[in-house]
Amino acid sequence: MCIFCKIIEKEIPSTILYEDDKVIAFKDVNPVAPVHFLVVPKQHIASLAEVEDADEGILGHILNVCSKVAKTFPECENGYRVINNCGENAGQTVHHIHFHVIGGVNMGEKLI
Ligand code: DGP
Repeated sequence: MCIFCKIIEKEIPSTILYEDDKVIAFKDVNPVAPVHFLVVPKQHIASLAEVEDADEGILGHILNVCSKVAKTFPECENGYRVINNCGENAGQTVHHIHFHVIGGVNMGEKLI
């Protein structure tokens, strides 16, 4: 079982910010900003490159949850960034699709 499936199954503890039957949002263990959480579908999809047409619904739900959870952080009032690392060149280390939500810092115009 992959590390995020273990978090979903509560075999590994995490700071859960939101959960429903389809997704979970929890704090990133190595935050790069004052706000840094991950939104992860409970269905194991390895990466964005693996999604199929049938996954459109869950992808929309993930972005909705990114927005919902970001709203709970005053630090995100002036904006935040949503990132998906897909594959080796993007530096994806956990092969269960996830979206980073990063806020509480002015990232300016930088792409990364
Ligand atoms: P990436 O695959 O590069 O998009 O990043 C994976 C992220 O997952 C990384 O920022 C650290 C986070 N992470 C890895 N293992 C754990 C864990 O066991 N718990 C939590 N909360 N986050 C984790």
